Amino acid sequence: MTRALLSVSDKAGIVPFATKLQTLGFELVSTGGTLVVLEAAGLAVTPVDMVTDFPEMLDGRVKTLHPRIHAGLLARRDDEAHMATLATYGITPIDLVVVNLYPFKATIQKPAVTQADAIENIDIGGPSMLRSAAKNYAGVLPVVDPTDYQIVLDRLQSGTADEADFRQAMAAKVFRHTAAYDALIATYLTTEEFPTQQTLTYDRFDTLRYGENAHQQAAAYRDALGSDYSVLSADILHGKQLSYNNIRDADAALRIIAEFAAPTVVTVKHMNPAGIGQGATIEAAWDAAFAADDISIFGGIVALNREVDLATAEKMHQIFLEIIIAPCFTDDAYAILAKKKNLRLLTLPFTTDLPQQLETTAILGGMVMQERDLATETTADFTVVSQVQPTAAQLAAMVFAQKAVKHVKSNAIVVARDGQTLGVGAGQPNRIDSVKLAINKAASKAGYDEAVLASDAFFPMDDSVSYVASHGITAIVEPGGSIKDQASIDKANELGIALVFSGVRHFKH
Ligand code: 93A
Repeated sequence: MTRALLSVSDKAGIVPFATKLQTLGFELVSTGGTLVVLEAAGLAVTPVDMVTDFPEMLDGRVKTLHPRIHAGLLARRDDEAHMATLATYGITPIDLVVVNLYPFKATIQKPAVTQADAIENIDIGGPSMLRSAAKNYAGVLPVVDPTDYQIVLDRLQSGTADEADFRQAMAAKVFRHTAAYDALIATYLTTEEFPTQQTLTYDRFDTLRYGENAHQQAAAYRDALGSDYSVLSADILHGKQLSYNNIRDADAALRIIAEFAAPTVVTVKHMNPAGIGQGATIEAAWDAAFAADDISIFGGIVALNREVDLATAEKMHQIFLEIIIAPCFTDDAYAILAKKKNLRLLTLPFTTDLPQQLETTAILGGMVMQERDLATETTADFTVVSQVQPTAAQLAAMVFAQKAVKHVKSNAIVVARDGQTLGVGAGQPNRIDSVKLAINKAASKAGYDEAVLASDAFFPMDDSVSYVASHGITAIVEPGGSIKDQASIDKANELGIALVFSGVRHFKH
């Protein structure tokens, strides 16, 4: 007779599974709650305390933590001495272990969870059984995932449950599962920001067709504790699977749009904003974002922070776009946009409230972690360092441009008026080249005469100020902090332009 031990928190599917196991000749052994469910279904079950000859005790904290269980799981089946020891102590080997754990994650995600409740939901006996069975997978089959019940039955019926590859895969799944389970507990209890070990857990969201390029394999993983405001939480209403680059670009778009409470449209290419536009309506915001850069938007990602209406949809429909992400679409807007087979339409509730959270970047042989750049400057943070004072309109444009420049790859320069970027200079290894790119883009646009220029980091010399002034821009905002600040201030005074220090650097590498 083969013995199966069943001890599950999630009772879904356990009755039909156990019924089949019994039909296949397994003796069923169970812990209290599981036993009640199985007996209610008319199955014959041996209570675990009859196996251990010990009562379940300490409010169930000790149920299966017993040599009669763990020796039955850990004895090497092909080791005569091990099997003789089991016989000496009258211990029956356990061949199949079906365990899923106390719902720790669901418990800590409850809004009003207490620490005591969380701790009571740390499963000790379940992971112990799973790990014993998984260590001894040559002789014991561990089953941790209810979606595997059918596969296990199929294999038992067809006589393929003993195949080494299958058993190893089931064991590996157990160790991943218990490692992830413990990682969540560690994260929950850890109070340091940068502890000696990072126990991050991610669940596979999707395998992707390829990575950044066609020759790179790739997958997307979602934080085990999730986040509501994430491209991985968006509803995909229409279109094919997101690609690796789509996911990253959409992520960039979501970060940028979260800066702006007024009706705003952001277009993104290669993780930089191509254009950001605002208006009284979302249609006006689209017009402003489109006019900000009507070339780069081709094949771009668009994020909007209001419902997409028909008028806006009709305009977007004219252009080749990869993704549109918005809180919602009106039915007629959706109908127009869904005509394009490959255009992805995503919905995600809008927020301006990004939580502070650590972000990781891979390096060779490791990673670096840092907090999100959630700093947002207002005019109260600004110091006017030039003789010329900025106008109210220029100050408003500076606040807007600061929010934009923060999301541009360094060296980052943004030329903007209040509510519209006019030129973005991204990713140049020297600042003056980014200045030239941004001004070159902006120079021919309506509103250029009111534009300001924002820089993500200080000007190392006065050449940028000269260049900016000679191209008709009369106000600059930059963090300040260079040993050559005075040269830039003198140049601004000489050329009669307003220079404002924001005090905050926004590098983005
Ligand atoms: O409290 S425990 O850490 N101590 C144990 O000895 C033990 N044995 C099984 N948790 C234990 N379990 C867990 O009980 C299993 O992992 C499963 O989640 C749950 C099933 O209990 P019941 O059958 O009483 O509903």
